Amino acid sequence: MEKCDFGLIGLAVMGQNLVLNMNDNGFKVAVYNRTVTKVDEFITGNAKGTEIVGTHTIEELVGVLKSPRRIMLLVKAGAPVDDFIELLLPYLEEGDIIIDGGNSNYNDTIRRTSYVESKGLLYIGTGVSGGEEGARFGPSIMPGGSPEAWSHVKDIFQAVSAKVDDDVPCCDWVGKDGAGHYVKMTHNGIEYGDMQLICEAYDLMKNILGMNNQEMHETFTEWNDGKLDSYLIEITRDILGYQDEDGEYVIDKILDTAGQKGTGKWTAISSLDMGIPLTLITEAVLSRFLSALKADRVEASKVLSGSAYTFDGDKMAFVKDIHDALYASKIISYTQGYMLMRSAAAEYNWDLNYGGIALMWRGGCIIRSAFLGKIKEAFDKDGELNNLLLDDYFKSEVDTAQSGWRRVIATAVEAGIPVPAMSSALAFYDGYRRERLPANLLQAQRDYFGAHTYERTDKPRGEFFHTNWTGTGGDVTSSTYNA
Ligand code: 2AM
Repeated sequence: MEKCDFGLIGLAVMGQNLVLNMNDNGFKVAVYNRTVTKVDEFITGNAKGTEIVGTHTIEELVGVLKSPRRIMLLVKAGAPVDDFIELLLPYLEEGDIIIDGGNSNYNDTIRRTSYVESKGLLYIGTGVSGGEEGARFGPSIMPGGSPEAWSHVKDIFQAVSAKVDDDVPCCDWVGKDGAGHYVKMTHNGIEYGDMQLICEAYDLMKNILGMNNQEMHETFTEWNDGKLDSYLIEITRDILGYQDEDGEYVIDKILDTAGQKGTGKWTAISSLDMGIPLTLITEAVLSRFLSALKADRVEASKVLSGSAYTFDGDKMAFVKDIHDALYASKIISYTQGYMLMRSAAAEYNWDLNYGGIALMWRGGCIIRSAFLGKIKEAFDKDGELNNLLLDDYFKSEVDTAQSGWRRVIATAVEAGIPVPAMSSALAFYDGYRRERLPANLLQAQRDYFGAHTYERTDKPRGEFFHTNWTGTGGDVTSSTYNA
C-alpha cells in the first residue's frame, strides 16, 4: 500500500471534518481514535468512498505514514494531549512531527515544544478556527512550534485552509513554540468581545428603542452590508429572524446565561500578567460571569430599582448611533488585542507578523470580517505600527463615530442599560488619548502611606523623590513594603 501523507488522532466532529477536507484536497490521511470502534464507524460511514485509511493501534498508524511522519492530535485539551505524546514517542523517529490542533493553552504548548524537541522530534501547536463547518470546508489555521517543521506541513495546511481574495490562504507560520496557540487564544478573546458588543447593541435596540425581532433582523441585515460586514453580524441577523414551527422567535425562548470554555479567561489573565489594559475583552468575560448568576439576578430584580427613563428621541438616528458605538468599540477591542500580542511577542521572544495575523483571521474563523482587511492594510502601510488607533484610517473612523458612541453611552447610563464593553472601550479611548491622567494623585497617595516615591514632571524620568507628607514619617523610602 502506498504510504499516507498525514495521520490524525481524534475522530470527534472537528477531526472527521478536517480529515475529509484533507482528502478532498488530494492528501492521503490515516486516522486513529482512543475509542477504536469510532475508527470503523468513520471509515464505513462519513469516510466511505474516500482514500482515508483507518488504523487500530498507534503502532499501525505510525507504520502507514511517510517520513517525516506528520501526526495531528485533535483531542480534548489538557492531559489527553500529553498522554498521546507519550504514546507516540516510542514509535517515532528523528524529524517526525507531532501536531496539536486542539485549543491548548499556550503555556502547555511552550512546554511541549521543548519536551518533544528534546526527544529529537519536531512539534507544532496550531490554532484551528471556524468550527465544524470551517474544519470541513476551510478553517483559519494558526501554526507555531518548531520552525523547521513548517516546511513539512505548509502545503497541506495551506491547501485545506480558508482562502480570501483569490486564493490567499488563511494560514501562515505564526512563530516559535506557543505563538500559534497564543494567537488563537487572542482570536477567541476578540471573539468574546465582538459577541458581547453585538449583545449590547441588541439590548439597546430592544430595551431602549423597543424594537422587535423583525426590526432588529432588518437592522443587522443592513449592517452586514456595511463596515460591520462579518460572520458574527450575519449569524445574528439570521438568529433574530429565526422562527420555530409555531411561528415563534427562538431567541426569546433562550435562557440568558452564558457558557464558556475558558479561552476568553486565559486572554484576560495573560493581559493582567503582562500589564496590558485589555478592558473590552475582560469585560466580555465578566459579563458572561454576571449572566451566569441567573438566580441571584432574578432575586435582585425584585428588590433593586433602576431608572424611569423613556426614550423620546429620533429612533432611526439612535440606531445609527448604536452602529457607530459598536463600530468604534470594535476598533478599540482590536487595538487592545494587538497591544496584547505585541506585549506577548516581547515577553516570549516571538517575531509576530501582525498583518499576517489579520490575514489569517480574515477568512475561515468566527471573527472573519471585512474589517480585518482594513487592519491588514494598516500593517501593510506600516509594519512597525505601534497602535492601531494611530493608523490614519482607524483614527478618522473613530473621529467620525465618536459623537454617536458618546450619545449611546450617555443614554444607556441614563436608561440603566449595562453596556460594559462599549463603555469600557470609550473609557479606554478617553484615557489613552489623554496626555495627563490623575495618577499623579495616586503616586502621591502611595508615597504618603508607603513611602513608595514618585517621579516629577520637572525632572528626568528615573529619578525618584519622597515627600515627608506628615512631618513625622522621616525620610526613609520603601521599595519592598506594599500596603
Ligand atoms: P474518544 O472518542 O475515545 O472519547 C474529542 O473528545 C476527542 O478527544 C475524541 O477523539 C476523544 O476520544 C478524545 N479524548 C477525550 N478525552 C480523552 C482522553 N482522556 N484520552 C484520550 N483521548 C481523549
